[in-house]
Amino acid sequence: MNISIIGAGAVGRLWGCKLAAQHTVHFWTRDNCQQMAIHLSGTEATDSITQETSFQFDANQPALLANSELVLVTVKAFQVEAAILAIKAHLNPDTAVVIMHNGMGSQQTVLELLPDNPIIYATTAQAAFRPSEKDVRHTGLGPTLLGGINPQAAEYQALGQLFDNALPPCQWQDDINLPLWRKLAINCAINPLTALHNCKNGELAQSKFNNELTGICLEVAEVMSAEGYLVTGAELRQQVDTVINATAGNLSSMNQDICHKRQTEIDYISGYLIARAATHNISVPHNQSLWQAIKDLEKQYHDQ
Ligand code: KPL
Repeated sequence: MNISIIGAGAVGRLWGCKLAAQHTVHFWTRDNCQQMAIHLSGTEATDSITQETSFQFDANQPALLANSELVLVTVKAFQVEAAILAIKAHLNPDTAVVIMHNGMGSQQTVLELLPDNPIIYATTAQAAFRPSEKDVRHTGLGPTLLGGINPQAAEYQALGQLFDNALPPCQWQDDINLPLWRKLAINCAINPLTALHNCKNGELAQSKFNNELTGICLEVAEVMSAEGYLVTGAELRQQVDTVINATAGNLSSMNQDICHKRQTEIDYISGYLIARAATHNISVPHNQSLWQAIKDLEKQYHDQ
């Protein structure tokens, strides 16, 4: 298959290298480079298809984008609209578009911008980071789930296998919103707290964070249940604890964004939860104050 990856962050680069074992991969990035070199390292256990660690990709070629059967958008949630606007003119209306980002809240915009294309959302627990310009390190293994959000995507279940072949485990979901909500709960709990306390994920296992984590999970469970996804706070708390332990040595993406004075995904994580809570008249004070604290931090460095 001809695949274009939109966005050359750590996750886009990781998937690009993995998909390249069986497909032709082209990157679309914000700079105008025509070629992109990537060196992949880490979690070698998954390199069963190819032992290759150095990759060379074509980049930013409108003809290759137009010829793509699959487009994987890996930019941050707040960059999705601009990314789609940038590629829309070159995109074939039959091309399947997979959107993979932390948080929720971009779906309506994507459906409006691309009314004809099959639209699929994905959530991944695979972790990667970029120690330098050309390097990407695969730092954590975990499942990837994907599923369609419009009728045109109904026939695309085979993408589950395509992604599984590249970087397992991966599964197609009939209702992708349930895994997206579950991942949102994890991000509502881990991301703002690790950013505010400037700590690794594992440090949230200390007892001083216990009440706060429980409070966040109870609020997310109430909103999820109101949205039709019945779940208890205890269930979400258990899931959050599992991720805290499994990623104990990692710095969350929001921690890194704050450290590098970059815009965070808070509006699509706690902000999305708060917006959905408001439509159900549910009060979410824990999530509200975390959202405010991160907004205050972002404002400080924007004012500098
Ligand atoms: O998704 C993550 C992130 O950092 O954004 C978690 C699951 C918290 C792992 O670090």
